[in-house]
Amino acid sequence: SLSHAQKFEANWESLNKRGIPEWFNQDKFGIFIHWGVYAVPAYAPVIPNNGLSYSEWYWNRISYKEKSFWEFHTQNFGENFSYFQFDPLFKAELYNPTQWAEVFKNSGAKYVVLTSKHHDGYALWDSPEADRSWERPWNAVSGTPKRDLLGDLTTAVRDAGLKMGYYYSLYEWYNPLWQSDKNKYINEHMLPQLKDLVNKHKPSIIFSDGEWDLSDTTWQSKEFLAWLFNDSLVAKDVVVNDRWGKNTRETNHGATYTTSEYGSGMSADIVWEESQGIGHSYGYNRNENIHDYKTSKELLLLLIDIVARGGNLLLDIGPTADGRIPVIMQERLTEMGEWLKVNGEAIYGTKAVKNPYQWSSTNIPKKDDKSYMAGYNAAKLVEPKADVAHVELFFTKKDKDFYAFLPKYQSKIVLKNYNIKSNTAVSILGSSKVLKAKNVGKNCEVDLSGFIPGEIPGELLVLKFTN
Ligand code: FUL
Repeated sequence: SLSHAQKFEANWESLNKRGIPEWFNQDKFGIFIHWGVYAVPAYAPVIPNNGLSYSEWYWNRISYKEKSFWEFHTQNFGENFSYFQFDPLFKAELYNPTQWAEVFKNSGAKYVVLTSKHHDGYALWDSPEADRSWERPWNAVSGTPKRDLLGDLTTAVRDAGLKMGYYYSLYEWYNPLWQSDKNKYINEHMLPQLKDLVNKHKPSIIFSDGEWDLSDTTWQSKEFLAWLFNDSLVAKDVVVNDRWGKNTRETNHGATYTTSEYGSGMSADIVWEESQGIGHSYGYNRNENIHDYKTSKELLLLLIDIVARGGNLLLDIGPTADGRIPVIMQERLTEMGEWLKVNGEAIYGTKAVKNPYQWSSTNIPKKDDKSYMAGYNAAKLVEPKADVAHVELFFTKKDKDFYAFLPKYQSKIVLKNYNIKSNTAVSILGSSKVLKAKNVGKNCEVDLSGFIPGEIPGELLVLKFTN
């Protein structure tokens, strides 16, 4: 929990005493946006669970002539075409931040995290440091869009009642200062730029990244965070992730939340957030097709699986260079929102239920729970990747109420080693019908038979046990 009275010092012991503002744990679902000049080529090979699938790494990949990127680049643009030449094509001419915010709101997400600046150094807001240090227009206001893409989205998102945060890459692959003098880069470019972002746009989240080459001491991360938590305009409410130096990931619980990326997330004991795209890339990848995208049901199962283990999902979308959210992505988000309108009470503000395998249902083949839940009680990555489609039931709780998610309709479920009380009512969210439930020995059996078509609200049912 958050301590307001305290002043924090620039060391982790002190910083960790701050805790993480409670809203982050309650909100559960955010939208990540990777948008920048890389949306022009919008290309990567499609290789599931492999960083080569990230289209936002295009500049880096062509710099060392990575085979698939280099072939694509030379065939379509020629070998002398530089990344800077994509800039005039990043126009955002159809950009409508109000429409974006409406899509986010309707998805049921509670917060948004936009790339303020990715590893290519291009800033989406009016950043004087970007232009100065690149010696060319290298932000969205001085550059081609001639518009504060970040500021305009921030306003629209907040007007829609959602929280706004920013991804910020500490390092920049080819920034001349970064390449010649790391400390000069940090002091004259990075730190003033990040503070400018905080002062101008007051983020609710800072998703730091690109930290891995240097330690938190060299980045001056602890000093920055002490300033952020003590003296900045967002000192009370801001939430930060764990990427502040090569030594900081998955540690420092208290001040920072743990990030997993195209992974399975973490255990329930720490604050964590998994991020991934609908397909295999964060930035828009035109090379992906329908089967590379998760269905809405798969995305909801991903969210449920994560929330049932106490985490948040930051689901990424990649807008196009002309400023649109691809319609298929809009559809996915909208369908998630329709389900959340009915079932959101089992997601928002809930807590993980420990040891869920004391319960199991009938009819669906059993998942090997050892591999799935390995590390459940430790602050470790859950490996291997959970195959959520085959898990029988997921659980969350809120106060005295308890929720069970059914990935697949079953006529009867058995909760092992769980007895309802005489006054417990069992229902399906979205339906007024009270279900028949009874204790049979140590177990509880719930009867889901006898529904007529249209009576239950669809796939992915949620049972509510009201105590
Ligand atoms: C990574 C970056 O390198 C990826 O491009 C992406 O931004 C992801 C969220 O973080 O470390």
